[in-house]
This record gives sequence, structure tokens and C-alpha cells, in this order.
Amino acid sequence: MDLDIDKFYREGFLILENGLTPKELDCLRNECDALVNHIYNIGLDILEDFGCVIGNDVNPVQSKEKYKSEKETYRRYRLQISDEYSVDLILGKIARLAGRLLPSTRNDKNDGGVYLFNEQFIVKPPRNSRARFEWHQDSEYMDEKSRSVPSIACWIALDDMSKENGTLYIEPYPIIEVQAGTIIFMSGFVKHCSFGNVSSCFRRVYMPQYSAGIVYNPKLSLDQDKSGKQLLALGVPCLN
Ligand SMILES: O=C(O)CCC(=O)C(=O)O
Ligand SMILES: [Fe+2]
Repeated sequence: MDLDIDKFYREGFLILENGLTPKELDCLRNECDALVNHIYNIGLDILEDFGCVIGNDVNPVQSKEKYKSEKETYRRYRLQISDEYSVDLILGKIARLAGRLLPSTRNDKNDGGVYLFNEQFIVKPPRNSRARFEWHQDSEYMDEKSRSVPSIACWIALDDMSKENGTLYIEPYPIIEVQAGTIIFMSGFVKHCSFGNVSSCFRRVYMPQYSAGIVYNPKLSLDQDKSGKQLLALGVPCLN
């Protein structure tokens, strides 16, 4: 796939139309809908209880922590709720695209790998003007040390995006209306926001994030990788 890497470095983001095949799009939509149904079935609310962000912790399938750092364990865990198209997409195709945009200079923060570092569905329920994200940079949510590991977000539209259903705004562009299947790659430093969804349909996005090294949690947590350090979210090596 053609990727304008220089443009990504100049602007901090890159739009790739038709990044997903119809089959891949279908798989991610089904997975998203299953998680949304699960949330409503257990009596919770997407906006009030999750702030529209559905992460791995919402997965109804129990798993050992090892899935966070071992590729095969992650794959097996994922296959319980997804089919292989989405797993291959996450650990293969998207990871390879992200890898081409991550910096190639190796140092103590960049070991030359591509790690699935986080993943979430971002779902805005219909007729909900409060389902919005204020202007921010994704790196704002990370401490200085975690931020120093190069990472990239892959914002994937699962529905056609419009002003009405709460699409993404990226500084300095006023509005980005894209078709379902489009991937927007964003550096952690690009400013973006989105408004509510006043349409009559759900607005669904899948957003995996990849890093060039493992991102550790500076605070105490139970999620430990083999070295005994704590992961911030995930650290699944993709390309080996
Ligand atoms: O999908 C959106 O509306 C934006 C979500 C976002 O920026 C985030 O989760 O960091
Ligand atoms: Fe964001």
C-alpha cells in the first residue's frame, strides 16, 4: 500500500483511504457490536460508564495476563471473540503499516520492533451531543518516560464519518469526513478533537496503537512482562 511517509513526518498524520477490505471491515464491526451489546446487556452505558472508549478490559472472555505480552497467547485470547481476519489485521497488516511510519533509528526507547501497545473501540451512541472529545494530543495521557517511546495511533473508521456523527478534527484542518475503511495514522503529538453524534446511528471507530519499544507503567500494577517490569497497557510483539 502506498504511504506518503514524508507527509506523515511533516504533518503528524496521514489519511489512507480503503485501508481495510470489506471482509476486514465486517469483522471489526461485528466485534464492536458484540462488545457494545455486552455492555448494554450487563446494564452499563457506553457514554456514562466508558466515556465512549471500549478497551480490552471490557472483553467478556477471561484471560491470563500473559496475553498482554505474548503474541501467541494474545492471538488465542483474541480468537475467542474475533475471527482470524481481525487478528491477522491487528498483528499483521496494520502493524506493518504502522511500522513503516514509526522512526527507524534504534536507541534505548526504540528496539526496532512493532508492538501492539493499546487497542480500543471508540463508539458514539446515536443522538448524543455529549459524546465528544476535547482538543488533545494522545501523548498527554502518558507520563514523560512512556511518551519518549515512539508510538502511533491508527484511527480506523468503521462507519462513514461526517460532521453530524462526530468525525475527527485534526489541527489545522477543519474537518475530516472519510468513508468507512479509512485509516488515519496519528502521531501522539498531533492535536485533535471530535464533537457529539447527532445522527440516528452509532458511530464506530477501532483504534489500535503501536509502539517501537515496550511502554512500561511507571506506577505499580499487576501487569508484568517477563522482565518483571509493568506494562502500561499491552506490549504484544507483532512482526516476529
Ligand atoms: O474517535 C474520536 O472521536 C476521537 C477519539 C480520541 O481522540 C481518543 O480516544 O484519543
Ligand atoms: Fe485522541
